[in-house]
Amino acid sequence: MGKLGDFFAKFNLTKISPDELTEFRELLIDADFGRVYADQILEIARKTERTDLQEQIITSIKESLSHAPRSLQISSERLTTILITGVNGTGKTTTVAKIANKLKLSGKSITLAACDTFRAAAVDQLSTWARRISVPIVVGKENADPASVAFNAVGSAIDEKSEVLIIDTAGRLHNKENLMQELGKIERVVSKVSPIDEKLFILDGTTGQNGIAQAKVFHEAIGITGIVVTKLDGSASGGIALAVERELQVPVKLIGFGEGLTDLSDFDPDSYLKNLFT
Ligand SMILES: Nc1nc2c(ncn2[C@@H]2O[C@H](COP(=O)(O)OP(=O)(O)OP(=O)(O)O)[C@@H](O)[C@H]2O)c(=O)[nH]1
Ligand SMILES: [Mg+2]
Repeated sequence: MGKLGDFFAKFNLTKISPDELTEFRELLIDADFGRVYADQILEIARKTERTDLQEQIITSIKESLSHAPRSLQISSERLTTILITGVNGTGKTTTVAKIANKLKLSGKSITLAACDTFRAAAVDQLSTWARRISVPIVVGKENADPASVAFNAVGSAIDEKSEVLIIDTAGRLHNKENLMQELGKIERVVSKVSPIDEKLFILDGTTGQNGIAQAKVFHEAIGITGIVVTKLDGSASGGIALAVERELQVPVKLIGFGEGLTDLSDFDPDSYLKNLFT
């Protein structure tokens, strides 16, 4: 993440040269801002005195972000339900465990729902996490209707007086329409009993601009309320979190940076931008 910072550090003249602009554009694209966003940022660089450049760019990126609340919306009066979505392998199940662990440590009682019934191993994976965190989990048989598992889970969460229900879902089905229909059905069945407070899209930070296209598909189909960007410890370039938020105008709420339970943190644009640009 240091390359953009190094770029600014070497300035000593007052006017940024065309060569430097080209270099800056390449760095932004390497950092996964995407071409359109990179060009918008470049426009600011063209117009601004070097001494103010870093600050101006950071300010303009912040202005382009979502204004919706960044914290998970947790009700203090009734069951809160969090639906976890995304394509396969992005880190959904791991993120379910991380969020459950975080909320449990903050004193909340949690129930997990293993609604990825597409693969037997998916249920085992979440069950293992549930045991490690010591939280109850509702599972169904392999190939059971995910919506029926979700329905049982919301009933169980209410009976057990859980405060938060986190629903894991499949990322891969026979086709996209199938997946969206299934998510829609889970949502309908659960909402009849208790509202869904968060629909989080899990974005693998290493998938680049393609991840943004996936996020758009999910947002159009089910209206996501927040984004979690995972794998920021790997080859991910940090611009992706800012680019997806700008594109969808849906807040990045959390970031994942490892396979462990505690490798999750709130997304704070100020410190994130500072890291990226200095
Ligand atoms: N380095 C790193 N690895 C992660 C992170 N989050 C998840 N992983 C790993 O990515 C792989 C896939 O994670 P899962 O949580 O199983 O992903 P999923 O979206 O549930 O996958 P499917 O259920 O197959 O769709 C696992 O090996 C995780 O340990 C992260 O933030 N950083
Ligand atoms: Mg999974």
